[in-house]
Amino acid sequence: MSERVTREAVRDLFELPMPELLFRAMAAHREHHDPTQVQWSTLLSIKTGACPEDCGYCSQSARWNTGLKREPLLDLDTVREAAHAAKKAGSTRFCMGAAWRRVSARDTPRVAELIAEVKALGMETCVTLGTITEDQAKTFADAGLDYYNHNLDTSREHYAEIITTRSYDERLQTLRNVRSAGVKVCCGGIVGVGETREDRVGLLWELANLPEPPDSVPINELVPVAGTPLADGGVSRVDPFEVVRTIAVARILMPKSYVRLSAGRTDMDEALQAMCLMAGANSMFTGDTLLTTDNPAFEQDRALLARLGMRPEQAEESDVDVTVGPCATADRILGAPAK
Ligand code: SAM
Ligand code: DTB
Ligand code: SF4
Repeated sequence: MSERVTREAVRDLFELPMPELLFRAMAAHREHHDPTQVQWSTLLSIKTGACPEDCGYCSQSARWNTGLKREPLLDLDTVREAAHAAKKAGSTRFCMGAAWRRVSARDTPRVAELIAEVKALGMETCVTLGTITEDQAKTFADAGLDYYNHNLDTSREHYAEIITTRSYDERLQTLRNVRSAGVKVCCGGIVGVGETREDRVGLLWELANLPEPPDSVPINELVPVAGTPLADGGVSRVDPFEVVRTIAVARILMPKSYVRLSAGRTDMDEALQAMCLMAGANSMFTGDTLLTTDNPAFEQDRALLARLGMRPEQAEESDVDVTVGPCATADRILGAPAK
């Protein structure tokens, strides 16, 4: 792999004193984004449960007894209604997830139809469906797909501790297939899965050295789901400041990308979420459910951003008013934030 950044350099960033790390992350953030805006993405599980994979954190694996109700692929009307509601609440991106190993030939055109329907509402589209071929990625691109989410999840070394049925290299191949089809890549990971600091270093090092950095980098904190090996295996919660550090280092290494404060927010207080946003997260999942687990309600997030003088990023053409007045004094002293 020809490296854009060495593993040692990533380790050094993680080891910086927090004020130094945050200062650098904020500078990188400002250079490429308006630091007062947060992109809102809403998730919908379009096919739930009975997944043949063995991801140790996941409520949807058929191997774990999590009591989750299985649902076949949702129909067009249900998906359109959910996407429309998300748009009205201020979300600009709609992400549909399916608990599949790979997408069957029968389901490929059905998913393409769902993508086209969401795109027609004027939202950005994202899907996460497991392993896909370049041809399938092209079919989805033609239907209007903007992003494909497929995470590396953790370092190559720790990976086999949490997933054995899909290899790291298979994931990298799916990411190449997505890129070749001209679809943007959403790829990140999960913390709190029994990994060490060095595994978090390894994850971000892999992400930053992909042939092109991912356009979108979700950082999830484990949502412990009873019945899964990771929730039942006594893995202790990761130090919350490690989540902040992971976000800050991701922001510095991938300054142009969206860095998403993803799963795990219901267990974070607002001060910690605010710290993640200050550390460079500029996207979050909104709506009271992620795929199968809880997430703060839209109103809670709207109130949180307002208290911070921040606001959801608006689509180019939007009928949703989320404006919070600009701060002329801050602009006079600091200069207007980068556009
Ligand atoms: N089945 C698809 C796949 O694995 O590519 C897509 C959905 S999967 C739910 C997407 C990501 O969500 C996982 O890679 C993991 O990082 C995250 N995730 C899943 N369950 C989680 C949990 N209980 N807590 C935190 N993150 C989770
Ligand atoms: C990602 O990295 N996080 C999202 C999205 N990609 C698909 C999923 C989080 C799932 C959290 C557990 C659940 O709700 O089932
Ligand atoms: Fe299946 Fe995705 Fe859950 Fe893994 S994370 S068990 S692939 S739904």
